[in-house]
Amino acid sequence: MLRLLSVNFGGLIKHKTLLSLTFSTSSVMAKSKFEYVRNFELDDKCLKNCYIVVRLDGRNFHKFSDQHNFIKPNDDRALGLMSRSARSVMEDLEDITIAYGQSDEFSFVFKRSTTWFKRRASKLMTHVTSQFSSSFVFYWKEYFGEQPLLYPPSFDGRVVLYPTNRNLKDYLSWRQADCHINNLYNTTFWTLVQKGGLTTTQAEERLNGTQAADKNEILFSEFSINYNNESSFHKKGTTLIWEKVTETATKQIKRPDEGESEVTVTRTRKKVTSHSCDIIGDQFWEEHADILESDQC
Ligand code: DGT
Ligand code: MG
Ligand code: MG
Repeated sequence: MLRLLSVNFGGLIKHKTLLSLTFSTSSVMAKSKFEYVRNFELDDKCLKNCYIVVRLDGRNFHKFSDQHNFIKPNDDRALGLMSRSARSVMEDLEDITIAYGQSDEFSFVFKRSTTWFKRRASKLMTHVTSQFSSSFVFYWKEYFGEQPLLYPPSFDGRVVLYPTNRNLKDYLSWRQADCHINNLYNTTFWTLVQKGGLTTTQAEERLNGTQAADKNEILFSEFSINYNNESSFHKKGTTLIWEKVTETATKQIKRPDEGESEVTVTRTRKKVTSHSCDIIGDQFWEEHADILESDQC
């Protein structure tokens, strides 16, 4: 089929002749006898109005952390690399409004109204997990310097839907409570080993059946460590959100008669910011009211 296309460029008429074929490759495919195999694909669209949470977790990081000599119980290089990789995911997929991470896991929350990838669970999950994994490798050197990455790490992913704001807040509270429980245990365990001279088996026996108050007491009375004063990065994990930030920069500009002069430029832009704060109580949600959407949608 011949088609004539006229384009007017400021009075200049140019004629372009386009030869377009009456069939395309896809229409051939559509008519092929093989087309029926598409029906085997599952419809995995996430239910409307629900928050979509993708949680990823490092595969066999017990071994990975040992082989890469992670500092016990918390390695700030590893935790920093996890957060850097999560920021890369958020910058790539802007419909993620909040992400929360601790240890070798990160949870990403998509807007409940998101239409990204037609809300297909497998697309969302694989994009998040692969962007995270490649970033983890890409930024490795920034955090570990000359220490080599010995083998390619991998992360599993899952999708969970939460229909109400309460459910979503409880989900994030659950992950942060998990961070607290594990960090208190690991801090006490490794203090008993590193400062108390216990073997790992002895430390395990010592902590068997203890409550949070007992661990706080061991740290305080035997090692003069007040758990409350430990780093909030380790106690609370990392929360990433989008925030408007105002940035100021100085620029050199050339003026025809005055020569070079310096001007200050201020601009506001949305940026992923990192917080190690409590997300279980109401204060965080009141201060960042734009993260949650109305339950009446
Ligand atoms: P999985 O998830 O079933 O494939 O198995 P793992 O081994 O990844 O187990 P998981 O995810 O329950 O536990 C995370 C492991 O990662 C745990 O053994 C401690 C280790 N890990 C995470 N962050 C750090 C860190 O900052 N320092 C050290 N020393 N270890 C860490
Ligand atoms: Mg893991
Ligand atoms: Mg884990």
